[in-house]
Amino acid sequence: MSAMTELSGGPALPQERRLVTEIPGPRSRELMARKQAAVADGVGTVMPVFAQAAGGGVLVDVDGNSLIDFGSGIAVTGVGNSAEAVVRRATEQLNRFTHTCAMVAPYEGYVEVCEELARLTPGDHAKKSVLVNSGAEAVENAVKIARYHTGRQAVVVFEHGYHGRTNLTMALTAKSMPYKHGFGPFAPEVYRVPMAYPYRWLTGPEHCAEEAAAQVIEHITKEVGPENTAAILVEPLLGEGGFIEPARGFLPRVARFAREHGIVFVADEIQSGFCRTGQWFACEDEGLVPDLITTAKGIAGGMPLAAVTGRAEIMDAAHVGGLGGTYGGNPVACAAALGAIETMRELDLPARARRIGEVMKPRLRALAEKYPLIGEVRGRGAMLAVELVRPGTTEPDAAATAAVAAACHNAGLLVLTCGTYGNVLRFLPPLVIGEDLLNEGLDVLEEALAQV
Ligand code: PLZ
Repeated sequence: MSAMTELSGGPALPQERRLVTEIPGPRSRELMARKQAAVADGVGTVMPVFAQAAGGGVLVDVDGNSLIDFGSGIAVTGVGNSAEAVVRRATEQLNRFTHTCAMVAPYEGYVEVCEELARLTPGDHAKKSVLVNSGAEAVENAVKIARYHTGRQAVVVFEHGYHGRTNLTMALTAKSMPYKHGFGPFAPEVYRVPMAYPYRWLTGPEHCAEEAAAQVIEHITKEVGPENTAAILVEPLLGEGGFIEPARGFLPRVARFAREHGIVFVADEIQSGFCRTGQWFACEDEGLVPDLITTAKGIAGGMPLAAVTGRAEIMDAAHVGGLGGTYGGNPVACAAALGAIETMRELDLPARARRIGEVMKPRLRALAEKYPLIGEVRGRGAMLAVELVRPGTTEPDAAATAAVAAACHNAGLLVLTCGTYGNVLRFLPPLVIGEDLLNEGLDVLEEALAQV
């Protein structure tokens, strides 16, 4: 067992890849049949195995297969799937009370999480927060707050952006299938502008930041009107859209334009936040200080919690009673968040994420040398990806991407795909994964690439 599991305090699961049946095994197939009968077909499955236990860098299925986890439940379990401090604090809270409703009778945990968010997020201005249940709900609230504060309606979002599945956040999300297809009509006053996507910038990556920023500014100036624009909403390192790192210099230019026009600059750090990229928040990389920041996923070690944090004068704009929800900032989720944040500090998870990047990136680059199917290696820390293309072109190869992912799954490595063109393999290991497992996962990936 690796020392890392002991550090993370997760369940004492052997940190190993172990296949004892084919994937999926008989017990998973049985459960899948029940799922098909009882669960709506719209709820998809990345890997058809049912979970039994998870911790450190592995997920054990109901047939006893132990899989290497390169997904963290979509960037959630950075601290592990049952980090000691998360379990301890959430259990204590469960034994005290499960719920009072923060709007009815508040409790200390809610306030403490907001105090931590004020300390941890970029900028030393006065900050306040509101807690909600999901990433999409956080984004919805950021838009509500920005509109109220500015008295304006338009929201500017980007090509390849992803912000959720509720009605407003579907409108904010770029990709139609599977997120929006058939679910319209969508919320109005949403305007989409180009993203500085270096790999696919037509005049070349060296022109990307400047040209994309000029196009964004032109579009807002001419077609939306800065005086009508409440918010510019962007993921500082794009998630579902393909782990795109906006060309350096692009976001600072856009943020400056926002500041000059009184537009609220909102960083959606729901996927990139909480140590994932090797910093507490991805926007620190270019010294960005957003007016508002949305967080979720990694914040609470797997419990559902999300937040909007930002400049006190903006956060305070809405009238009393204007923000809330029955479960927002649930006490058990808050206790879990405090345990997760304690774990991130104690284990210095930003450093662990950087280390994961140092181990993985050179190996992914070596794979890119060997396999021309890999068009680009990108990402930071433990938020890494390869974009797959027809060799010698930049034409996306979604079929090969699905085939490589399937080969990984069959060999006991849980990987996820993403991207507007469905041609990106993304790697989001738990930040507490052991280095031997990390390397073994990369071996499996290499075999999968060789097969495809
Ligand atoms: N903003 C940047 O990454 C969630 C979505 C998976 P919720 N990403 C995973 C899926 O297919 O539904 C996400 C995100 C960014 C917002 C969200 C939305 O967060 O907690 O899923 O609502």
